Amino acid sequence: MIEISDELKRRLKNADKILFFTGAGVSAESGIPTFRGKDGLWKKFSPEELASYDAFVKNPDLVWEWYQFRRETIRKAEPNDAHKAIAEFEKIYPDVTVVTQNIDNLHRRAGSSNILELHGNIEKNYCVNCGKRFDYVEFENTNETPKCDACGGNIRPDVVWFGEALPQDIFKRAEQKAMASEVCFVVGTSAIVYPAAIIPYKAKEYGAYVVEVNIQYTDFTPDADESFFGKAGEILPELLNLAKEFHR
Ligand code: BV8
Ligand code: ZN
Repeated sequence: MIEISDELKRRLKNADKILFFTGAGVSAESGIPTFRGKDGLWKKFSPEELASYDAFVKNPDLVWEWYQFRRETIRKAEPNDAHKAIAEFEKIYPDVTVVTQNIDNLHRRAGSSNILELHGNIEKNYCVNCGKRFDYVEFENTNETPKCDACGGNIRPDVVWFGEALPQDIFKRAEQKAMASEVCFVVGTSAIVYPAAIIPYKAKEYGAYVVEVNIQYTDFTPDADESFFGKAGEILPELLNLAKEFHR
């Protein structure tokens, strides 16, 4: 059973606007490997090497195969108790936003409705040549980069690679939601990837009470108002129960 401070009780009681900023750690208990954890990601490559446009240009089939591998892992995965608790917050607070760095669709599958995907979504794709979209398309051949049926160009996942700009409209909305938030939960992120990582700092700068949930210290921990060290799948349901108790 977690203990929360009187300040967090007060904030949960009076708040209307809640923001969740999530990273790969919120999906860890669904069996999705994190980026920088010991299980790391795929084979001997680092995400920075594979999640980049240069890698795709140099070896599209290798990058495509990596995303197919992750898509299959993600499709077999289920949202875990952290995703479900986050979705439940929408039933007790009028304004809940999930700003996620994850591309795994699990917040949506858990029932969250206000989701801002800063780094895109692995189920969405587009042709690098003509921009034609191929969202939620099942590609049969998993290890070769599929070709666009309109122009023959390479199809790529609609995710933000290293060195690429984030979708500006989504990022702007995430910043606005962060500035307006009264409680900001920072869940399962190492908070080292920018500009996404500025979101919790923005929330704090504009007066939100910032609560970190992680299994270990992170770059953000010194700036958190309160930290809960443990698994998101165990701590979020407890925070939800406390919120239900205090938010009348
Ligand atoms: C940009 C989508 C400029 C793809 C991702 C040097 C060279 C080149 C670039 C840079 C550089 N230095 C800095 C940069 C900028 C770079 C950056 O920040 N790099 C970092 C690594 C230093 N950023 C960019 O390149 C961004 N673009 O800057 O463009 C620009 C501007 C204008 C115009 C043109 C260009 C783009 C960054 C986006 C990259 N795409 N993902 C894909 O997924 O394949 S980033 C990737 O990292 C994922 O999105 C992931 O979510 C994200 C952050 O990682 P985390 O989510 O935090 O995951 P991580 O494994 O790190 O941590 C997991 C945490 O969970 C840990 O803390 C762990 O303790 C915790 N945990 C584990 N289990 C649990 C748990 N917590 C709770 N419960 C558990 N059970
Ligand atoms: Zn095309």
